Amino acid sequence: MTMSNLAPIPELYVSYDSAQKLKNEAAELTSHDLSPRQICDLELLMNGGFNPLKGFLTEEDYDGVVENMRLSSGALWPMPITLDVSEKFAKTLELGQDIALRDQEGVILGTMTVTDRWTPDKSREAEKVFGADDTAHPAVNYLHNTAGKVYLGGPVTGIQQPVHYDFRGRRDTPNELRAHFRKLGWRKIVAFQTRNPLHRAHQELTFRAAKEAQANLLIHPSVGMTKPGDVDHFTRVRCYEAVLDKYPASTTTMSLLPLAMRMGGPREAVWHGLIRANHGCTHFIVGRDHAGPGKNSQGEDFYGPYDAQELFRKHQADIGVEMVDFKHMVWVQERAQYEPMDEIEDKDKVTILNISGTELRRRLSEGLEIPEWFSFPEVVKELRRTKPPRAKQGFTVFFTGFSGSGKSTIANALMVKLMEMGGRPVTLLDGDIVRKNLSSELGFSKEHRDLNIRRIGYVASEITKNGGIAICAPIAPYAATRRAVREDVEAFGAFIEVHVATSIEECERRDRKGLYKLAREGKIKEFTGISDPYDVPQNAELVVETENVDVDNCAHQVILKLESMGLIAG
Ligand code: PPS
Repeated sequence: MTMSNLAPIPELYVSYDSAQKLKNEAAELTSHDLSPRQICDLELLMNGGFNPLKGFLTEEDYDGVVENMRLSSGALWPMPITLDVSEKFAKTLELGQDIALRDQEGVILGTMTVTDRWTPDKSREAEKVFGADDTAHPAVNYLHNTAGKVYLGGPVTGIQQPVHYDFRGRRDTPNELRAHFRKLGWRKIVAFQTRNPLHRAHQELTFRAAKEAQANLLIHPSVGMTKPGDVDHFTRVRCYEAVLDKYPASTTTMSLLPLAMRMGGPREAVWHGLIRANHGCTHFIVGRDHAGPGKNSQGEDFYGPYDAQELFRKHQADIGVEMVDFKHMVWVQERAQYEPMDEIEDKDKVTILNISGTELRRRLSEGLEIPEWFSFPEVVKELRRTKPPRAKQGFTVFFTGFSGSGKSTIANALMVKLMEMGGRPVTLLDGDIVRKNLSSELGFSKEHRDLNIRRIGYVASEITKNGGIAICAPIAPYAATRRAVREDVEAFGAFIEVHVATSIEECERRDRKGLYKLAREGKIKEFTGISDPYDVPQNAELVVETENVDVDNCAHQVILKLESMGLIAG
């Protein structure tokens, strides 16, 4: 038997003494501030997780990787690991120059000699690597909307690992894991990649995979960046720790992988395999729809359910780990056990149970029962702690409409009704209140209005995150800004946009503050609806008419909407 999976692999770090020296010298260099994704990539480049890469891809390597998953050396590598930067920054550099790579607090993690600089064809990259130039794919969206226009390539010299303050004892470099396996005498190790909490089916499946391969098991979750909307890694790791106790003693271990996933399906599976080989594993579990990105903009799956297994099988020898294919495990009620779906011979005579991810999320958000056959009570408890039912989560009601449309009045009535119900703190961020307390220096230019609304959105998202109710009532005339606020809030809870649709004629007729008159006379400039634009909401959760409807009724319509969304108990 070869021991190669346990021998140390090359890292890009210099010695401790050289690092101290290099760090001082690097302080003089032009710096690039790494994005969160680049920090993840750099960590795995430096610690050997991305071996044989010695730095961010050069143009030649990039072309090979994009076109046929090969580096110019001929080695298999399916995923472009590129240093994307802005055009402006790229222009300031000379080829051959060293740059310092800094984390978000300014700590220098390494340096790179810039040997290559080019403007990639991102649509080609999307088509070839991810299978479609469709921004419904999170990595394609990232490529077009987050990544810089220019790529830099060149060898990296490692100075220090990115600092992590969480779960430090659970984080291992490839060489640390190899040493750990050596110490325990583990020869065969099957790795399980995951970005989701583990439930009983996963536990059963991983245990069977290990038995089948006569190997020990490594639970190896990605805790870098995963799919937007996933359960955060803090919660997941607490769940994994609970599940670890369910395996027979000393067969299984867990380590956290700082990988920024791309959700690239088949190519991603091959990449995951190479990374696990670097971490000393001999086997790798590939399931149905491995690293799947969900639906494309036509509502169809990006990849076939077994495309990843197929591509992996084809390249298995090059990857250097053996695939254990994931069986779809289901609960057979009569036998009270999990069985692989395709091995059940009496399918028509037994009751087969399964809960999908979507169904699980629904049950959690509505506080419904999650049966013990599906998950471990410790895991469910942890998930419920992080995601209480919707009626206990924070949310934001965002009124928008012309000056004098009745936003503030309805918002006030709504606040009182919610306070009468009790349970959650309610904060009113009315246009006038905000302009007094948060935005007193701002005027009414587009730039200032946007800044004002983004501030409201930031405060509302913090309130929502902390389980409160935020009621906002600014004019918020620009659709793009309202959408940005929606995204900020929806990271933590529901966002209910309410268009107070009083017509401009009616607002002007009421003219409660006398402002319309002044606007008509030109004494107030840039007045919304008179001399400044208002984008009528196209996708508001609720539209309220105020002509011929009293305030109490308008506020009640909002309450009914909140009830129908499960945000307040009926
Ligand atoms: S925005 O566009 O959302 O930032 O506006 P907002 O913070 O809600 O402030 C609107 C209130 O400011 C008064 N006001 C004006 N509104 C619109 N355009 C101009 N030029 C303007 N100048 C002053 C007006 O009283 C608005 O109050 P509401 O409560 O909406 O009637």
